[in-house]
Amino acid sequence: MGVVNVTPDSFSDGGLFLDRERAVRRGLELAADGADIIDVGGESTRPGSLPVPEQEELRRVIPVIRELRPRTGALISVDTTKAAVAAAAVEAGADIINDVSALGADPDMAGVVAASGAGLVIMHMKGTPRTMQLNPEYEDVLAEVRDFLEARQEAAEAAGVPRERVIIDPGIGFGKNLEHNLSLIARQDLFLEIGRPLLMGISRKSFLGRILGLPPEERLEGTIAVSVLCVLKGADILRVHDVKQVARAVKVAEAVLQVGRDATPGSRPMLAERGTGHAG
Ligand code: PMM
Repeated sequence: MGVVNVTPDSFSDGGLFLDRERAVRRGLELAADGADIIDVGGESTRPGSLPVPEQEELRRVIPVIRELRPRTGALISVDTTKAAVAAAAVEAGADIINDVSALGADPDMAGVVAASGAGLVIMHMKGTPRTMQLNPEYEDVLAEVRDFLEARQEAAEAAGVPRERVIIDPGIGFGKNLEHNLSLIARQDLFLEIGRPLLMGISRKSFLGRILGLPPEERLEGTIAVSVLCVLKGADILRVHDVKQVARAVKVAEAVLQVGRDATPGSRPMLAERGTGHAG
């Protein structure tokens, strides 16, 4: 999953148009680099960030999705917590709703996803983007995140979203300190037991900055290292900015793992063989 952030610096129409053009070009580039999913987002969820008004978010993401749709065979996901944005995105051609609030932010979201037939990413977050990194505390981070994902997937099912359409995500960096993030990455196997495809969003995140002492633009090697570890541990989808580099690393890792699997009857099948329904 390649990341396309449509968060314009300029709010003038000219600036917005340029940002749109750039976002579409970036999406197509990510698909050419090997992304199976293009994740389009118009609201930053970085620690400390504030919500974006609905009209503004619609203005940012919908034209980009509409323009990308006929130009790529990749799945398109929309990174939003708002039901109205999700509905408009599906109408414009999106296949997956990536809701970092796991249906918790907007009471209409579950109904929109259920009616749309789209896939749904359910992510764990403690608090809100504005407050989540202040001092996250858990008694048992692994159990808490796992129980949350299981409960939200059941809630989605009760609201009419079949489990075959759900993807789960422990939400690296969303209300977690360094130790929490590393535990979640190290024990991804616990989330696989839920029986749904596992998405990991590790790209350029601050836990890498904490380990390496480097800014986001210097975190590619760290992102690749963790991406390969995620694949080794069974993750199905990696949400990354640097698709070309990560896809190459993952291809090599997969080749080695495939040989291991061939020699181990009964080992875990690949995503394509398990079938993820609409969500791909
Ligand atoms: N991370 C960000 C935004 N959206 N969605 C999912 N499902 N998982 C994530 O880990 C995730 C996300 C923040 O990253 P960015 O600001 O670098 O895009």
